[in-house]
Amino acid sequence: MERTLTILKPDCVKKQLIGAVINQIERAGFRVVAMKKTRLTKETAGEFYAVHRERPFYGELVDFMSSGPCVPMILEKANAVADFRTLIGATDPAEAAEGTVRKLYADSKGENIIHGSDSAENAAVEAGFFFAAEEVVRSN
Ligand code: IDP
Ligand code: MG
Repeated sequence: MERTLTILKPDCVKKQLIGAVINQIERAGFRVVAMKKTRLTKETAGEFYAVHRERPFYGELVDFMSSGPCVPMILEKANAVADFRTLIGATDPAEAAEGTVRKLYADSKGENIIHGSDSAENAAVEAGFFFAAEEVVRSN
């Protein structure tokens, strides 16, 4: 079993797609082991995406991620990190494969509905960013 961290981004919540996307995630075999609705501040969004600090889109990304509520989740599945990246599709929805979450729902490379960790190591760090140990409960 492996874990990954996802965030249903503010555009996903605004478009009332929380249920549709979680349905797609569960149907792909992922189990939700932690979930909450929260809102990042500019400071916490900036910290979460600190690795992108020098990129030209960083300011836009921080503004977007703090623009409204989001839904972070920890997901569990064999090969969770790579399988989840496949499920959500390429960063830019225009390049995402048919049937992927971003291809189905995202408007742009910036507002692209959903986050997925890029490694098991980063997933653990990102999970700790949102969840305390007692909020993480193995499914079955
Ligand atoms: P990922 O979310 O597919 O892992 P990253 O390259 O890690 O993509 O970028 C993090 C987030 O930053 C993206 O999901 C997207 O919201 C935003 N982003 C990335 N590249 C661009 C860009 O060229 N313009 C605007 N926003 C971008
Ligand atoms: Mg990334």
